[in-house]
Amino acid sequence: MASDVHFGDDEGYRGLRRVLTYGTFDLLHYGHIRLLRRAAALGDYLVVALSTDEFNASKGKQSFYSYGVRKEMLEAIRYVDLVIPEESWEQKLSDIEKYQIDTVVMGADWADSPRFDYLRERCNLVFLDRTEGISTTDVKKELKE
Ligand code: C2G
Repeated sequence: MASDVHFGDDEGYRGLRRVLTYGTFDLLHYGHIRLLRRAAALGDYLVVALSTDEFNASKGKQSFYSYGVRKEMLEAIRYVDLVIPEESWEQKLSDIEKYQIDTVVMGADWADSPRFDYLRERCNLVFLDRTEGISTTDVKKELKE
């Protein structure tokens, strides 16, 4: 799959409703798959901005799988059309412009926060509820026990 697609250069991309979401997607599980399925259903083309190992390190987080492996798994999912790197908090507006995004999807953990309100001037902002009972943290904890 092409890693650097320039929308607008290609007739085929015109008219597609494009959705963008962010995350680490470590130890991929059904909570992630359901989020991706629901995000994809909001449009015709789903872009996933995948947190890089360096960006996670800057947040004090370390994933089990490397960026390359996480990307490979996401690219194998039928709901995902393109995976791009998430390298900073500030890239969202440029992602929206570069990939001509109509809708940004965030996890509902952010729903009460005004943090992403500035995006509403450029696109739709949708918060999707998490799937109950599953998280990467829980899986790691249970495997240790
Ligand atoms: N998710 C979910 N249900 C779960 C676990 C995760 O719907 N049980 C969703 C999260 O809400 C997020 C996506 O799956 O939208 C990816 O999860 P993480 O990699 O844990 O996301 P995180 O690194 O916390 O960043 O909302 C966007 C955030 O930036 C996500």
